[in-house]
Amino acid sequence: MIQVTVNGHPVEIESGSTLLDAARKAEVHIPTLCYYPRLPSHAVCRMCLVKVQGAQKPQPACKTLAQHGDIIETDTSELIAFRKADAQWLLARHPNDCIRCEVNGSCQFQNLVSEYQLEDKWPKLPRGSAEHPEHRLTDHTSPSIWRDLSKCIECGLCAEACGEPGQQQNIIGFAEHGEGRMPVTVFDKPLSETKCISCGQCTLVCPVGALIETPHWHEVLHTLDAHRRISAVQVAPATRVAISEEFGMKPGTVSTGRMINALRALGFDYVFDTNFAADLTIMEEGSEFLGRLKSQQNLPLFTSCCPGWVNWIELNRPDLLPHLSTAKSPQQMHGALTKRGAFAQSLGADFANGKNEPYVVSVMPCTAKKDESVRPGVSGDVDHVLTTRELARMIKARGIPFSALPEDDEFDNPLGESTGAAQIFGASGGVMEAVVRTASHFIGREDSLPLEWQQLRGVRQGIKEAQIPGIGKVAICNGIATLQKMLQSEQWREEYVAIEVMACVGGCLGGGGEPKSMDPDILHKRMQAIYQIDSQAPRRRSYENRDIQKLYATELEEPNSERAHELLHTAYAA
Ligand code: HC0
Ligand code: SF4
Repeated sequence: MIQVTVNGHPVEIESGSTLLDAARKAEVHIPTLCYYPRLPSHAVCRMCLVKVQGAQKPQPACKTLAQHGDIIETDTSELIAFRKADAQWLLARHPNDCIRCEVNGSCQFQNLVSEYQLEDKWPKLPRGSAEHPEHRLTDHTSPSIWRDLSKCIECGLCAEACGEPGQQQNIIGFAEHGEGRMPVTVFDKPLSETKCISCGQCTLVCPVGALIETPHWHEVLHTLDAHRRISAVQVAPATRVAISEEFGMKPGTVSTGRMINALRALGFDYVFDTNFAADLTIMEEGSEFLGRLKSQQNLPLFTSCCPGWVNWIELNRPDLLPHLSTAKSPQQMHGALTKRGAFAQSLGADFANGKNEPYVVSVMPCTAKKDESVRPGVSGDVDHVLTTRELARMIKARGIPFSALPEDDEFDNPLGESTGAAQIFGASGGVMEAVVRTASHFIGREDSLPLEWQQLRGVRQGIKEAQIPGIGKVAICNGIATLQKMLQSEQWREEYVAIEVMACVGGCLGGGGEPKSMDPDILHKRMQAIYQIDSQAPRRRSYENRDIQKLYATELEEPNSERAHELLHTAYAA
């Protein structure tokens, strides 16, 4: 440990930490625009300059390593003048439409303008057209991601999140250097014509509103207010462990009940749990897997619930599609059951004439789930998809006091019961652990095999693997970059019987629709919350879900039956 003094306050920090880490430890706010904890710091925005005693010039706190005994100041009049001048220049290049902007209230640049009381006094320097008429400024072609480069402040984070060292997709990058550089696609194509996988990591790191999730929340509020249809909402496992952050609560706070309460206050008639369908996925995908093991066909099996990964394989390696499970994701399974299963019948839905079909919304930590909901073959199961961030915006817009809501509400049934196995879907490694829990029952090894597979857990990037007696060796690709690395050799074909792939590091809890966070440990905190819910669940294996058992007894007969295939499986586009 080393000691640093920040604005007169001594703090202890680990050696190897930056001056920004020291300031955060001292709870001293330093503005940043181009800093994101899991990406390298380039100090291009210059907002975090600090005065280090003995140094000739101000130093960027985000990339200057702290030395034992450093004495720093963060708010001298000289530093404030630097920040104001740089921010003033950015303001001259930024549109004035904050009131209508989707990130109004959570924009780091807006915060800075407010903090330093900047006036919009310089002549406006419009982006794009005058300087680079060839650049496309707005792009609403993707079902998941909207771009508005007139708001870009050139921090560079999106290009790093999308390329090196992030997702390794390189869909957006910088075309020019110096003034006027903008994150554009190759040949300036609209996103829908690129190999963008819709993971949304670029939206997570964007400090302004230049990259956002395609917004659905306005239409959802409008539909709820009109109240012409019975409405049902389903909530993904990773949302309940992250939404609390949007309301200033401690990271890792579980808000399942508060979320249910808030969704009822927004006007949803039924609040269901995506976890119900995650248990169902295990029954379908688990049976499919055991069938493939028996026939030795199309092994290893790839999990199919992450739509960013499904996009990737379709766009880049269609030759591998036979390995993908045909099971729809829990989001789509849940939507299909809500719209066309016994629940819809109980509402009087007239399937032949398309009448009285419930309006179905999902709340997901993922931007690619929007894209998934309009995929050929599954579109129509879910009407609108909200990210965790969008739900928070809706709750704020309607003045619902989220933190004060009681944490005791429960999901509606019959599409609301779930087990701990379903909850861990939200963490990298969780789908595989859930498969193993139920598969070990099907192969008669439930008593001899452990319930928890620690080797498959954790947020560390790379491949996690475990040898499962009676089944074989399974692998987890934590992030799409890890998958790409794995495919560089052919070893995976012989080595594994099943591979879970999640496009975002950490799994859904690190999804592109989750709250933006500057906490370097955020993935770990959300993950701990997920495993805490699992460890406290009365049932922890998917086959133990009583409503799933009833569903097979009354409607689906057995896993992989004809009716199950009609509602719960899909095909992929080569
Ligand atoms: Fe996930 Fe899911 S676990 S993909 O990460 O399988 O988005 O949270 O909802 O569908 O259940 C995301 C999260 C889900 C689905 C589930 C799966
Ligand atoms: Fe890149 Fe993902 Fe953003 Fe697409 S959504 S541009 S793949 S980071």
